Amino acid sequence: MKSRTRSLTHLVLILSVLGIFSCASTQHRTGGPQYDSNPFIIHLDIPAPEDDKGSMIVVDLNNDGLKDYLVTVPGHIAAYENNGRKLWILKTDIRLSMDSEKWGLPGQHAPGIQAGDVDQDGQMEVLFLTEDSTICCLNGTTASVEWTARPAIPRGAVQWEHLVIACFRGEGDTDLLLQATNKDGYRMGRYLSAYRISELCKGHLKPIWEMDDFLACAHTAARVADLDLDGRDEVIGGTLVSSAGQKLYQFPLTGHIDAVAVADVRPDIPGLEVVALEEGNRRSKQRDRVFLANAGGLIWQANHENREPQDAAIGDLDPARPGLEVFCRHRGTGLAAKPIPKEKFPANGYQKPFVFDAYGNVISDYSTEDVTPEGWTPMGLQVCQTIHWDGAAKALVVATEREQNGNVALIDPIGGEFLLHLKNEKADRLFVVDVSGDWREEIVILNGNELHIYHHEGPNADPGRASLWEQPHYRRNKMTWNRSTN
Ligand SMILES: [Ca+2]
Ligand SMILES: [Ca+2]
Ligand SMILES: [Ca+2]
Ligand SMILES: [Ca+2]
Repeated sequence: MKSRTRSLTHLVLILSVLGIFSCASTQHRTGGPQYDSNPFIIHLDIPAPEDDKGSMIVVDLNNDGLKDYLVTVPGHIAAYENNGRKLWILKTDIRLSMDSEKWGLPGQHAPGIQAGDVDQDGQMEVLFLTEDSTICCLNGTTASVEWTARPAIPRGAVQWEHLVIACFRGEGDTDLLLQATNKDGYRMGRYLSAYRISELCKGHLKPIWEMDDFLACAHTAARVADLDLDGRDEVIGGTLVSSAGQKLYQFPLTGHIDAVAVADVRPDIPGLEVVALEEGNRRSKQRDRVFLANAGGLIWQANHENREPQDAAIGDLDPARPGLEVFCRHRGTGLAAKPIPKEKFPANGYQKPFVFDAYGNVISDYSTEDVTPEGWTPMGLQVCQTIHWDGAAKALVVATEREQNGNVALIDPIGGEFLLHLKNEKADRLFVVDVSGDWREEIVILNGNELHIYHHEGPNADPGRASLWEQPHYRRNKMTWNRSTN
């Protein structure tokens, strides 16, 4: 009887998350337009991904006020309008990669593409690198080539592997950061060069600044954000670098960083904070830590039983607590009662995720085996991304099944409860982004060569709230993401 009551409570919760118990349907929606179908499906005229190369970003390419889709797979870039109409497809040897420690950047599931109004003429440009280190700048609406440039490659690198549009001089999206890994051994993105785009496009290839000892994340490319809110972007990785190329802070690692994120974790501290997740040296007591830092240095560091956190999802996961919380997707090592046979899953077993509050205290801890529904892999979760789903203050998490192109679920990260299980999905890529611009985010799945876009059907719990796109770091975060960083 008890379990029947629990099941009923679960059903009500799931239906209300889906908006099915809501009497207010479309009429009460405010903010941007939502799709009529759910999911909205876009058939892409490009091959399905066959490995971990490429993914997508969402940006208004054609200036109609609606977000469009830019999808990358090896050999192809596809641009589709918000309504699903093909804008253009370009066949090109765009630089994409898999595990960056072996193959170089931009890494697994990284889009490898940027879009912005880099010449400040009111029209969007699309920028990417080709395999021969050429920067290509396209007209966002037509894909016609506006210019190309091929800056010198650092001596220790094979090629330029990653690019990020940045604002280093306080003049909007008019600067560009390039990154490359060392060519020998364990590859990390130690080489950075910053350029003025107005010079690059004229063939003037001298950087504004450059660096050959950036401490990069192990599997993730550099990203940028204006941490200290002075109108200029800092570079984010294991080293935090100023807009002028000066080192501000470096995390005291015993191993490497698996994931990094930027958010206003501590509203009581001016500016934005950086969360970094360490995979530490097994022989050190200082390992598998979560760090919180800003442009001024370390704010806190903490570990939870030296359990290795591999992905983080940062958000207001518990609105009753001050600031933002940090959900850590645990690597998993067979700590649970039912260890996975080693031959089946060599490195990772059952996961025990945990959540830190904004001050570094553990506020939640559970096993995925206690929360995953029938049919979900015992490997647990992966590609965990924060989502503002229904407009309520509380942020949730979306994740895929671990180590497979499988199902997708919406989860309460505090207790791990599965609120929505998309059982028919085989997600090659999972991306959370506010397509409709009403501060509620959509779940965007690349399944083969189809995009499946899921939205919350109920009313927006806070329709007056500003769109997430009004936060400059949201735009930056959503353009430079990969499998472990969102
Ligand atoms: Ca558009
Ligand atoms: Ca432009
Ligand atoms: Ca700044
Ligand atoms: Ca802050």
